[in-house]
Amino acid sequence: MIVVVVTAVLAAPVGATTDDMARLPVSSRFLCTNCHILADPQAGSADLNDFGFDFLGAGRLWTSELAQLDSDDDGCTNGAEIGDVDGNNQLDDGIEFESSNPGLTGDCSSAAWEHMSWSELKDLFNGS
Ligand SMILES: [Ca+2]
Ligand SMILES: [Ca+2]
Repeated sequence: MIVVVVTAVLAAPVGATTDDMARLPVSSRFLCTNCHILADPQAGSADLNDFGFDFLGAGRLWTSELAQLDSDDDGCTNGAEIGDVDGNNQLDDGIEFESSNPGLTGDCSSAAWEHMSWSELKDLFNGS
C-alpha cells in the first residue's frame, strides 16, 4: 500500500496542487495547506499531510467516504472541517470557507466546544 502511494506521489505532475484544490468543495482559507505540509512558507514543500494522503488514496477526488474520515485524527471528520459534512461536493448552509484544516490536528475541537450548549456538554460528561 505504501509503495502504491509513494509511486502515485512521484507520478503526480508538477502544478497538480491547483487542480486538486479545485476538486475540494472549498479551499479558499487554507489553499494548498489543506493537503500539504509547508515547513517553510517561503520555500514551500510538496510533502503531503494526512488528509493529503487520504485525498490521494481517494483518487484525488472529494467523496462521501473521504468526508466521513478523520484524516488528522482530531475528532472532527474531514467533511466537518471542510464544511461539507456529507461529502456531496456542496458546501453546507452558511459555509463560505473551510471551518478548520482537515490535515492539521487539533484545530477543530475548540470550535466544536464553542458550538455546544451547556446541556449538550452535561450530556457528554454524563454519557447520556
Ligand atoms: Ca479531522
Ligand atoms: Ca483538523
